[in-house]
Amino acid sequence: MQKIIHVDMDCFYAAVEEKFNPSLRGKAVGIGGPANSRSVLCTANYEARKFGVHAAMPSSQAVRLCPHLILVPPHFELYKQESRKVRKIFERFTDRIEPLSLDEAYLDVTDNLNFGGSATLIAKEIKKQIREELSLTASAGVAPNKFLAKIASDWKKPDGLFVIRPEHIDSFMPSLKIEKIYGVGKVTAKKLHELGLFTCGDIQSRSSSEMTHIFGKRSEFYVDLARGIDNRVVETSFERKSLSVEETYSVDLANVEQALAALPELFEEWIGRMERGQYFDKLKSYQVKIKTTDFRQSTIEEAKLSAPTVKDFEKLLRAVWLRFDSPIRLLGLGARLQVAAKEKSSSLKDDRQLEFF
Ligand code: TTP
Ligand code: MG
Repeated sequence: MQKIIHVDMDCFYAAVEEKFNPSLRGKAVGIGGPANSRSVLCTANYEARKFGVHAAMPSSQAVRLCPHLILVPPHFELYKQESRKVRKIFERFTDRIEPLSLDEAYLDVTDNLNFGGSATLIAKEIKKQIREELSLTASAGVAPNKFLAKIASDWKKPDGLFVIRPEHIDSFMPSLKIEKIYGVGKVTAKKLHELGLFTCGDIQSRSSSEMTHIFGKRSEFYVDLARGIDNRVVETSFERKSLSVEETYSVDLANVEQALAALPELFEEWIGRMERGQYFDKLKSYQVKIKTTDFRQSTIEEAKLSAPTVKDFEKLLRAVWLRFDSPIRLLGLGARLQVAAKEKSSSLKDDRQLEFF
Protein backbone atom coordinates (compact mmCIF):
# COMPACT_ATOMS: atom_id res chain seq x y z
CA MET A 1 0.00 0.00 0.00
CA GLN A 2 1.42 3.37 -1.04
CA LYS A 3 1.28 6.37 1.27
CA ILE A 4 0.94 9.52 -0.79
CA ILE A 5 0.75 13.13 0.31
CA HIS A 6 -0.39 15.79 -2.13
CA VAL A 7 0.58 19.30 -1.06
CA ASP A 8 -0.97 22.35 -2.70
CA MET A 9 -0.07 25.84 -1.54
CA ASP A 10 -2.98 28.15 -0.71
CA CYS A 11 -3.57 30.98 -3.23
CA PHE A 12 0.13 30.66 -3.89
CA TYR A 13 1.07 33.74 -5.94
CA ALA A 14 -1.17 35.97 -3.81
CA ALA A 15 0.20 34.50 -0.58
CA VAL A 16 3.78 35.16 -1.69
CA GLU A 17 2.89 38.77 -2.55
CA GLU A 18 1.30 39.21 0.90
CA LYS A 19 4.34 37.72 2.55
CA PHE A 20 6.64 40.35 1.03
CA ASN A 21 4.17 43.21 1.24
CA PRO A 22 2.37 43.03 4.60
CA SER A 23 0.19 46.04 3.72
CA LEU A 24 -1.74 43.66 1.43
CA ARG A 25 -2.74 41.36 4.29
CA GLY A 26 -6.42 41.20 5.12
CA LYS A 27 -7.28 42.91 1.83
CA ALA A 28 -8.71 41.47 -1.38
CA VAL A 29 -5.80 40.78 -3.73
CA GLY A 30 -5.73 39.58 -7.33
CA ILE A 31 -2.58 38.72 -9.26
CA GLY A 32 -2.73 40.09 -12.79
CA GLY A 33 -2.50 43.12 -15.04
CA PRO A 34 -4.57 46.29 -14.71
CA ALA A 35 -8.34 46.33 -15.20
CA ASN A 36 -8.07 48.43 -18.34
CA SER A 37 -5.84 45.82 -20.02
CA ARG A 38 -6.93 42.52 -21.53
CA SER A 39 -5.16 40.69 -18.72
CA VAL A 40 -6.65 37.76 -16.80
CA LEU A 41 -5.93 36.90 -13.17
CA CYS A 42 -3.37 34.22 -12.29
CA THR A 43 -5.09 33.82 -8.94
CA ALA A 44 -6.81 35.72 -6.14
CA ASN A 45 -6.58 35.48 -2.36
CA TYR A 46 -9.43 34.08 -0.28
CA GLU A 47 -10.65 37.54 0.70
CA ALA A 48 -11.19 38.33 -3.00
CA ARG A 49 -12.74 34.92 -3.69
CA LYS A 50 -15.61 35.85 -1.34
CA PHE A 51 -16.68 38.24 -4.11
CA GLY A 52 -16.61 35.53 -6.77
CA VAL A 53 -13.19 36.53 -8.08
CA HIS A 54 -11.07 33.60 -9.33
CA ALA A 55 -8.10 32.57 -11.48
CA ALA A 56 -8.44 33.04 -15.25
CA MET A 57 -11.05 35.78 -14.81
CA PRO A 58 -10.40 39.02 -16.75
CA SER A 59 -9.06 41.72 -14.44
CA SER A 60 -11.82 44.06 -15.66
CA GLN A 61 -14.54 41.64 -14.57
CA ALA A 62 -12.81 40.98 -11.24
CA VAL A 63 -12.81 44.69 -10.42
CA ARG A 64 -16.48 44.95 -11.28
CA LEU A 65 -17.26 42.14 -8.81
CA CYS A 66 -14.90 43.46 -6.15
CA PRO A 67 -14.29 47.20 -6.60
CA HIS A 68 -11.70 47.42 -3.79
CA LEU A 69 -9.63 44.58 -5.29
CA ILE A 70 -5.91 45.32 -5.27
CA LEU A 71 -4.32 44.13 -8.52
CA VAL A 72 -0.68 43.10 -8.25
CA PRO A 73 1.37 42.22 -11.36
CA PRO A 74 2.98 38.76 -11.11
CA HIS A 75 6.59 38.34 -9.98
CA PHE A 76 7.48 34.89 -11.24
CA GLU A 77 11.07 34.96 -9.96
CA LEU A 78 9.75 35.43 -6.45
CA TYR A 79 7.30 32.52 -6.79
CA LYS A 80 10.07 30.28 -8.13
CA GLN A 81 12.29 31.20 -5.23
CA GLU A 82 9.58 30.37 -2.65
CA SER A 83 8.73 27.20 -4.56
CA ARG A 84 12.34 26.03 -4.29
CA LYS A 85 12.20 26.59 -0.52
CA VAL A 86 9.02 24.54 -0.25
CA ARG A 87 10.75 21.79 -2.23
CA LYS A 88 13.67 21.83 0.23
CA ILE A 89 11.20 21.18 3.04
CA PHE A 90 9.67 18.24 1.15
CA GLU A 91 13.16 16.78 0.69
CA ARG A 92 13.50 16.42 4.47
CA PHE A 93 10.76 13.80 4.37
CA THR A 94 11.28 11.88 1.12
CA ASP A 95 13.26 11.91 -2.10
CA ARG A 96 10.26 10.63 -4.00
CA ILE A 97 8.79 13.97 -5.05
CA GLU A 98 6.81 14.73 -8.20
CA PRO A 99 6.22 18.45 -8.68
CA LEU A 100 3.15 19.31 -10.77
CA SER A 101 3.69 23.05 -10.84
CA LEU A 102 5.36 25.69 -8.70
CA ASP A 103 2.84 25.24 -5.91
CA GLU A 104 1.88 21.59 -5.99
CA ALA A 105 3.58 18.20 -5.59
CA TYR A 106 3.02 14.56 -4.83
CA LEU A 107 5.21 12.99 -2.16
CA ASP A 108 5.54 9.25 -1.74
CA VAL A 109 6.26 8.75 1.96
CA THR A 110 5.69 4.99 2.03
CA ASP A 111 9.29 4.36 3.09
CA ASN A 112 9.52 7.11 5.71
CA LEU A 113 9.33 5.23 8.99
CA ASN A 114 9.71 8.25 11.23
CA PHE A 115 6.57 9.63 12.86
CA GLY A 116 5.54 6.07 13.65
CA GLY A 117 5.04 5.47 9.94
CA SER A 118 2.11 7.89 9.96
CA ALA A 119 1.73 9.83 6.70
CA THR A 120 -0.79 12.05 8.47
CA LEU A 121 1.77 13.14 11.05
CA ILE A 122 4.30 13.74 8.27
CA ALA A 123 1.78 15.92 6.44
CA LYS A 124 1.15 17.89 9.65
CA GLU A 125 4.86 18.41 10.12
CA ILE A 126 5.33 19.56 6.51
CA LYS A 127 2.51 22.09 6.90
CA LYS A 128 4.02 23.30 10.16
CA GLN A 129 7.48 23.79 8.68
CA ILE A 130 6.07 25.64 5.66
CA ARG A 131 4.13 27.94 7.98
CA GLU A 132 6.92 28.58 10.47
CA GLU A 133 9.83 28.88 8.06
CA LEU A 134 8.18 30.43 5.02
CA SER A 135 5.13 32.22 6.48
CA LEU A 136 2.95 30.49 3.87
CA THR A 137 0.12 28.01 4.25
CA ALA A 138 -0.40 24.78 2.38
CA SER A 139 -3.22 22.28 2.16
CA ALA A 140 -2.35 18.61 2.24
CA GLY A 141 -4.16 15.44 1.29
CA VAL A 142 -3.11 12.02 2.54
CA ALA A 143 -4.29 8.87 0.78
CA PRO A 144 -3.20 5.47 -0.57
CA ASN A 145 -2.83 6.86 -4.11
CA LYS A 146 -2.20 10.03 -6.12
CA PHE A 147 -5.75 10.55 -7.33
CA LEU A 148 -7.26 10.44 -3.84
CA ALA A 149 -4.43 12.46 -2.30
CA LYS A 150 -5.12 15.28 -4.76
CA ILE A 151 -8.82 15.21 -4.04
CA ALA A 152 -8.07 15.23 -0.32
CA SER A 153 -5.77 18.28 -0.47
CA ASP A 154 -8.59 20.24 -2.09
CA TRP A 155 -11.23 19.09 0.41
CA LYS A 156 -10.44 21.40 3.32
CA LYS A 157 -8.73 24.32 1.58
CA PRO A 158 -7.24 26.68 2.75
CA ASP A 159 -4.78 25.49 5.41
CA GLY A 160 -6.46 22.09 5.32
CA LEU A 161 -5.46 18.54 6.05
CA PHE A 162 -7.71 15.73 4.93
CA VAL A 163 -6.99 12.03 5.09
CA ILE A 164 -8.67 9.32 3.03
CA ARG A 165 -7.97 5.97 4.65
CA PRO A 166 -8.07 2.77 2.59
CA GLU A 167 -11.03 1.48 4.59
CA HIS A 168 -13.03 4.63 3.85
CA ILE A 169 -12.60 4.63 0.05
CA ASP A 170 -15.69 2.53 -0.65
CA SER A 171 -17.97 4.85 1.29
CA PHE A 172 -16.24 8.02 0.12
CA MET A 173 -16.34 7.46 -3.65
CA PRO A 174 -20.03 7.07 -4.61
CA SER A 175 -21.05 10.66 -3.85
CA LEU A 176 -17.95 12.19 -5.41
CA LYS A 177 -18.75 14.37 -8.45
CA ILE A 178 -17.35 13.17 -11.79
CA GLU A 179 -15.72 16.59 -12.23
CA LYS A 180 -13.25 15.48 -9.58
CA ILE A 181 -12.00 12.59 -11.69
CA TYR A 182 -8.50 13.17 -13.01
CA GLY A 183 -8.65 14.12 -16.69
CA VAL A 184 -12.38 14.89 -16.77
CA GLY A 185 -12.63 18.51 -17.89
CA LYS A 186 -15.64 20.67 -18.53
CA VAL A 187 -16.36 19.22 -21.98
CA THR A 188 -16.19 15.58 -20.85
CA ALA A 189 -18.23 16.38 -17.76
CA LYS A 190 -20.97 17.89 -19.89
CA LYS A 191 -21.06 14.82 -22.11
CA LEU A 192 -21.24 12.55 -19.07
CA HIS A 193 -24.08 14.62 -17.58
CA GLU A 194 -26.04 14.18 -20.79
CA LEU A 195 -25.66 10.44 -20.31
CA GLY A 196 -26.99 10.70 -16.77
CA LEU A 197 -23.60 10.33 -15.10
CA PHE A 198 -23.03 12.84 -12.29
CA THR A 199 -21.15 10.98 -9.57
CA CYS A 200 -18.52 8.28 -9.30
CA GLY A 201 -21.33 6.12 -7.94
CA ASP A 202 -23.16 6.54 -11.27
CA ILE A 203 -20.07 5.30 -13.10
CA GLN A 204 -19.71 2.36 -10.72
CA SER A 205 -23.27 1.29 -11.43
CA ARG A 206 -22.86 1.06 -15.23
CA SER A 207 -21.69 -2.06 -17.00
CA SER A 208 -18.13 -2.18 -18.25
CA SER A 209 -19.24 -2.44 -21.89
CA GLU A 210 -21.30 0.73 -21.47
CA MET A 211 -18.30 2.52 -20.01
CA THR A 212 -16.03 1.30 -22.83
CA HIS A 213 -18.55 2.75 -25.25
CA ILE A 214 -18.35 6.10 -23.48
CA PHE A 215 -14.66 6.37 -22.59
CA GLY A 216 -13.07 4.22 -25.31
CA LYS A 217 -9.56 2.95 -24.69
CA ARG A 218 -9.15 4.74 -21.38
CA SER A 219 -12.31 3.27 -19.95
CA GLU A 220 -10.57 0.96 -17.50
CA PHE A 221 -8.50 3.83 -16.12
CA TYR A 222 -11.57 6.00 -15.48
CA VAL A 223 -13.66 3.20 -14.04
CA ASP A 224 -10.80 2.42 -11.66
CA LEU A 225 -10.58 6.06 -10.63
CA ALA A 226 -14.32 6.15 -9.98
CA ARG A 227 -13.74 3.27 -7.56
CA GLY A 228 -10.82 5.08 -5.93
CA ILE A 229 -8.20 2.87 -7.56
CA ASP A 230 -5.14 4.51 -9.09
CA ASN A 231 -1.91 2.63 -9.72
CA ARG A 232 0.14 5.53 -11.02
CA VAL A 233 3.40 5.93 -9.18
CA VAL A 234 5.03 9.15 -8.06
CA GLU A 235 7.25 10.02 -11.03
CA THR A 236 10.33 11.61 -9.57
CA SER A 237 12.25 11.81 -12.81
CA PHE A 238 9.49 13.06 -15.04
CA GLU A 239 11.00 15.36 -17.57
CA ARG A 240 8.99 17.36 -19.99
CA LYS A 241 10.42 17.23 -23.50
CA SER A 242 8.19 19.89 -24.96
CA LEU A 243 5.40 22.23 -24.09
CA SER A 244 2.76 23.37 -26.51
CA VAL A 245 -0.56 25.17 -26.54
CA GLU A 246 -2.94 25.11 -29.44
CA GLU A 247 -6.39 26.25 -30.35
CA THR A 248 -8.89 24.90 -32.83
CA TYR A 249 -10.99 27.79 -34.03
CA SER A 250 -14.73 27.54 -34.55
CA VAL A 251 -14.40 30.15 -37.29
CA ASP A 252 -11.43 29.48 -39.58
CA LEU A 253 -8.61 31.98 -39.73
CA ALA A 254 -8.95 32.99 -43.36
CA ASN A 255 -5.70 34.85 -43.96
CA VAL A 256 -2.35 35.52 -42.35
CA GLU A 257 -3.60 38.77 -40.78
CA GLN A 258 -6.33 36.93 -38.92
CA ALA A 259 -3.83 34.31 -37.80
CA LEU A 260 -1.46 37.01 -36.58
CA ALA A 261 -4.33 38.61 -34.66
CA ALA A 262 -5.07 35.31 -32.90
CA LEU A 263 -1.45 34.82 -31.92
CA PRO A 264 -1.09 37.10 -28.83
CA GLU A 265 -3.73 35.24 -26.83
CA LEU A 266 -2.05 31.88 -27.44
CA PHE A 267 1.31 33.44 -26.73
CA GLU A 268 0.09 34.66 -23.30
CA GLU A 269 -1.02 31.17 -22.39
CA TRP A 270 2.17 29.56 -23.65
CA ILE A 271 4.46 32.00 -21.86
CA GLY A 272 2.47 31.62 -18.62
CA ARG A 273 2.95 27.87 -18.65
CA MET A 274 6.61 28.19 -19.59
CA GLU A 275 7.13 30.57 -16.66
CA ARG A 276 5.22 28.47 -14.18
CA GLY A 277 7.13 25.33 -15.09
CA GLN A 278 10.46 27.18 -15.16
CA TYR A 279 11.14 25.84 -18.65
CA PHE A 280 12.95 28.80 -20.19
CA ASP A 281 16.25 27.58 -18.73
CA LYS A 282 15.83 24.42 -20.78
CA LEU A 283 14.59 25.90 -24.05
CA LYS A 284 16.10 24.39 -27.22
CA SER A 285 13.75 25.72 -29.87
CA TYR A 286 10.31 27.18 -30.39
CA GLN A 287 7.71 26.22 -32.96
CA VAL A 288 4.55 27.27 -34.72
CA LYS A 289 2.10 24.70 -36.00
CA ILE A 290 -0.82 25.21 -38.36
CA LYS A 291 -3.51 22.91 -39.67
CA THR A 292 -5.48 23.94 -42.74
CA THR A 293 -9.22 23.50 -43.13
CA ASP A 294 -8.49 20.53 -45.41
CA PHE A 295 -6.32 18.94 -42.68
CA ARG A 296 -2.87 19.54 -44.07
CA GLN A 297 -0.52 20.44 -41.29
CA SER A 298 2.92 21.88 -40.91
CA THR A 299 5.27 22.83 -38.12
CA ILE A 300 8.14 25.27 -38.35
CA GLU A 301 10.86 25.40 -35.76
CA GLU A 302 13.67 27.76 -34.85
CA ALA A 303 16.51 27.13 -32.42
CA LYS A 304 16.65 29.56 -29.53
CA LEU A 305 18.04 29.39 -26.04
CA SER A 306 16.37 32.45 -24.56
CA ALA A 307 12.69 33.37 -24.31
CA PRO A 308 11.17 34.21 -27.71
CA THR A 309 8.90 37.23 -27.99
CA VAL A 310 5.57 37.46 -29.70
CA LYS A 311 7.46 39.07 -32.62
CA ASP A 312 9.63 35.95 -32.97
CA PHE A 313 6.49 33.83 -33.21
CA GLU A 314 4.98 36.24 -35.74
CA LYS A 315 8.01 35.75 -37.98
CA LEU A 316 7.65 31.97 -37.85
CA LEU A 317 3.92 32.16 -38.42
CA ARG A 318 4.41 34.29 -41.55
CA ALA A 319 6.96 31.77 -42.83
CA VAL A 320 4.87 28.66 -42.17
CA TRP A 321 1.78 30.34 -43.63
CA LEU A 322 3.49 30.52 -47.05
CA ARG A 323 3.68 26.73 -47.22
CA PHE A 324 -0.06 26.39 -47.89
CA ASP A 325 -1.35 29.96 -48.07
CA SER A 326 -4.85 28.75 -47.28
CA PRO A 327 -7.32 29.15 -44.37
CA ILE A 328 -6.41 27.37 -41.12
CA ARG A 329 -8.51 25.87 -38.38
CA LEU A 330 -5.76 25.25 -35.86
CA LEU A 331 -2.85 27.29 -34.59
CA GLY A 332 -0.31 26.05 -32.06
CA LEU A 333 2.78 27.39 -30.32
CA GLY A 334 5.35 25.12 -28.80
CA ALA A 335 8.79 24.70 -27.32
CA ARG A 336 11.25 21.86 -27.43
CA LEU A 337 13.15 21.42 -24.19
CA GLN A 338 16.53 19.98 -23.30
CA VAL A 339 16.40 16.71 -21.42
CA ALA A 340 19.08 15.22 -19.22
CA ALA A 341 20.85 12.20 -20.70
CA LYS A 342 19.45 9.63 -18.27
CA GLU A 343 15.80 8.94 -18.85
CA LYS A 344 13.34 6.68 -17.18
CA SER A 345 10.45 5.27 -19.11
CA SER A 346 7.31 6.68 -17.66
CA SER A 347 3.70 5.68 -17.50
CA LEU A 348 1.58 6.67 -20.43
CA LYS A 349 -1.31 7.18 -18.09
CA ASP A 350 -0.40 10.78 -17.75
CA ASP A 351 -2.01 13.41 -19.92
CA ARG A 352 1.05 15.59 -19.87
CA GLN A 353 2.81 13.16 -22.18
CA LEU A 354 0.08 13.16 -24.77
CA GLU A 355 0.41 16.84 -25.33
CA PHE A 356 3.38 16.97 -27.66
CA PHE A 357 3.25 18.05 -31.27
P1 TTP B 1 -3.65 26.77 -7.91
O1 TTP B 1 -3.08 25.85 -6.89
O2 TTP B 1 -4.68 26.23 -8.86
O3 TTP B 1 -4.33 28.01 -7.20
P2 TTP B 1 -3.88 28.80 -5.91
O4 TTP B 1 -2.68 28.20 -5.27
O5 TTP B 1 -3.72 30.24 -6.28
O6 TTP B 1 -5.15 28.69 -4.97
P3 TTP B 1 -5.65 27.43 -4.12
O7 TTP B 1 -5.59 27.88 -2.69
O8 TTP B 1 -7.04 27.17 -4.60
O9 TTP B 1 -4.70 26.29 -4.40
O10 TTP B 1 -2.49 27.41 -8.79
C1 TTP B 1 -1.22 27.75 -8.25
C2 TTP B 1 -0.68 29.02 -8.86
O11 TTP B 1 -0.61 28.88 -10.28
C3 TTP B 1 -1.55 30.23 -8.60
O12 TTP B 1 -1.25 30.89 -7.38
C4 TTP B 1 -1.30 31.08 -9.82
C5 TTP B 1 -0.94 30.12 -10.90
N1 TTP B 1 -2.09 29.98 -11.84
C6 TTP B 1 -2.13 30.76 -12.99
O13 TTP B 1 -1.18 31.51 -13.25
N2 TTP B 1 -3.22 30.65 -13.82
C7 TTP B 1 -4.27 29.81 -13.56
O14 TTP B 1 -5.25 29.75 -14.34
C8 TTP B 1 -4.21 28.99 -12.38
C9 TTP B 1 -5.36 28.07 -12.03
C10 TTP B 1 -3.11 29.13 -11.55
MG1 MG C 1 -2.59 26.15 -4.86
